[in-house]
Amino acid sequence: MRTNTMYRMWLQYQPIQNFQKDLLGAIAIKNDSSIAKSITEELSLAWEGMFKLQPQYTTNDDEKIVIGTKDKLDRLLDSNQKEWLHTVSEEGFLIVYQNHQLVITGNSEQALLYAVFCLLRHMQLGTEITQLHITEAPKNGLRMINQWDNLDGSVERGYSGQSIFYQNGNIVQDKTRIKDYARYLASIGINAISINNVNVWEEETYFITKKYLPEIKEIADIFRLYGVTLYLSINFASPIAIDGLQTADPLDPDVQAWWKGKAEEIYSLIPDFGGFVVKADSEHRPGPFTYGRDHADGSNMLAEALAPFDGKVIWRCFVYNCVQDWRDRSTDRAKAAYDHFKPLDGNFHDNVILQIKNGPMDFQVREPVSPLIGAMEQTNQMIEFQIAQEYTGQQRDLCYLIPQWKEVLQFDTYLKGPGTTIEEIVAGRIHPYTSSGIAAVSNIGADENWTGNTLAQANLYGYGRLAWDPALSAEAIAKEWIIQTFGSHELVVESLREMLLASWEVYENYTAPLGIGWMVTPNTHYGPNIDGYEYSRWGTYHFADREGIGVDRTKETGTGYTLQYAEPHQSIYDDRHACPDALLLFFHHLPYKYTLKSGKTIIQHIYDRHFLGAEQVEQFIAKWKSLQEYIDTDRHAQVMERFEWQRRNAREWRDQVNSYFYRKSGIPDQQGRTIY
Ligand code: GCV
Repeated sequence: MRTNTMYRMWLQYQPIQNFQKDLLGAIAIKNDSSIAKSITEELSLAWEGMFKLQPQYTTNDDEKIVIGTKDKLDRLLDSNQKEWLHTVSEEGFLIVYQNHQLVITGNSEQALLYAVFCLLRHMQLGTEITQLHITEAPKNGLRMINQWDNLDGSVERGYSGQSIFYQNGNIVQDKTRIKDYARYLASIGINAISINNVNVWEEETYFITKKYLPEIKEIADIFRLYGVTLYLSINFASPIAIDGLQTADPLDPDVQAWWKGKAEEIYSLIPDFGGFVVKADSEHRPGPFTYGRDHADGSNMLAEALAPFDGKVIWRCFVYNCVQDWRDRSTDRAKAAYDHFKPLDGNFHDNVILQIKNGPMDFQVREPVSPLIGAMEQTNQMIEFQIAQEYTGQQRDLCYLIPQWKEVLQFDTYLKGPGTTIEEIVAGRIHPYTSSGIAAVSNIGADENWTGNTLAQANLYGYGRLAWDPALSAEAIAKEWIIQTFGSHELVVESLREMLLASWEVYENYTAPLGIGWMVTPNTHYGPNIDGYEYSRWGTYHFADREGIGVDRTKETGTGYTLQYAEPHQSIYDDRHACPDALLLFFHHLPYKYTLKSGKTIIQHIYDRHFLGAEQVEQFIAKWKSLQEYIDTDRHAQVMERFEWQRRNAREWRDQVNSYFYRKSGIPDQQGRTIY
């Protein structure tokens, strides 16, 4: 185990004073499987760090700390506790201090693992152990991480160095880091991972062959120790690429037989393999369209192959025309996912789950919520977030994304009347989904601190915590993360909390305004380029001219995208006076002199926010500097370096955006500030 603070993320296990001494005796652990071994390993690590001692493990029910699945602790549990455990999922657990004993139990060994990490979190947070009475079960069934890692060691949209899974065309030999990653994921409740990029390139296509499966099995074995199920992204055209079949047509019997054989081969090595993640007919990846088939045909064929083994097909809905003519104003990328998938509702097998990005475009700093989520009542769905900050500062700029995700999860779709929130939909509580949940694109890499910017660890941490319990507030998550990561000095906690919570809005302030999105440097997606995508094929336009800016997506005069929402959203988004300011230019093309609800004109809002955003970054820097004496030198300097980047980025955005719109509109800033 590496000992430096950057590497240890939120599992620092710093020394704890004032801990109740009698709890530091032997620990009873009643289970003895491989997950139980992970539990004792973690406890030993934690005890070493926190108390400088190694616990003894026994199976004696009388120890001060007793850990065991409910069947092993029957004698210690009362009827209410048993009843409660009976009502929750396999992952539910209970931690209670009773009769001078800390009893940790759950419905499965995986639940025990979560319980122990929960206990360690509380210990790090300084909770009084004798006060503990915790009953928890995750709200979402699937809590998944998607790696976009490639075999050559690169990570698509990775901002934290190379892959921890692959190096120079090989799977890494030393898998210690993968094991540590599994620990971190389990500590925040993640229970599934896909380990390769959804863009499955030539060599990665062979992951499902004997060339790579034995090593992939080794990775699955590691994740299994931490209750994390392994998935692979696959190439839909694999039968052609791997075995020279003439077609990958999902209705072709040879193709179907090929996938069935593949499934058998995979499961013979990895009996609890999760299944396939599929990006098909999206951004030039092969799919069923080539054969005149639809997404249901394609995913069902794979689902049939996996069904005998309880495997799942996670089929992505990021499907749109990526060779659009910018002159064509009738095609609207925002409409694409809904148009493609909604008509297929009811056609998908039970072990297919549609994975839908949180917004209709692509992880912009501000987008409306995807209208496809919840719109299919008879098709399993899960939401996809991006922890990697592709469009939100790339782990150079600080951008704590939990408030954004909270906003999405709390969005009330009204699809079945009030209360039909995204949170309830993806938890499978609205429609009769048989599987559902949350997935997110990881932000980790081989950098010593895992996430490029040490402060970006908060997004990974927060993602897991939120997927487990969406009711947690962004603020509570921030606070937990700060204390575990940096300790509980009040100034540190307060300053960092303020910075994290402000950072999404700050990022929005100095980048693309009022929900319009994009305006980024093409390909890299870091830094401003206002017209970078304006005349491109990607369907991401702002339509700024000398009069105004924005995309008209209304039903009367625009693309009609608003029709994909239930009321009252349709009417709200259609009406420029009702539409929230933050999304105004996503839905409307408006003159620069149009007055927002804030009372400012659009142009003045652009100027003000851009000056403000850059100024707020200066305040972040000042705050961070003031924490120098309370944070170890390595982490302080590392984050400082990132802030310098952010400062340059914010200035560049400010000056380019302001100058662009000043030159387009000819309208001066009311405050006469410098615009170029
Ligand atoms: C993995 C965006 C990203 C791509 C990514 C794609 C996707 O377009 O820029 O890098 O590809 O989304 O989600 O499939």
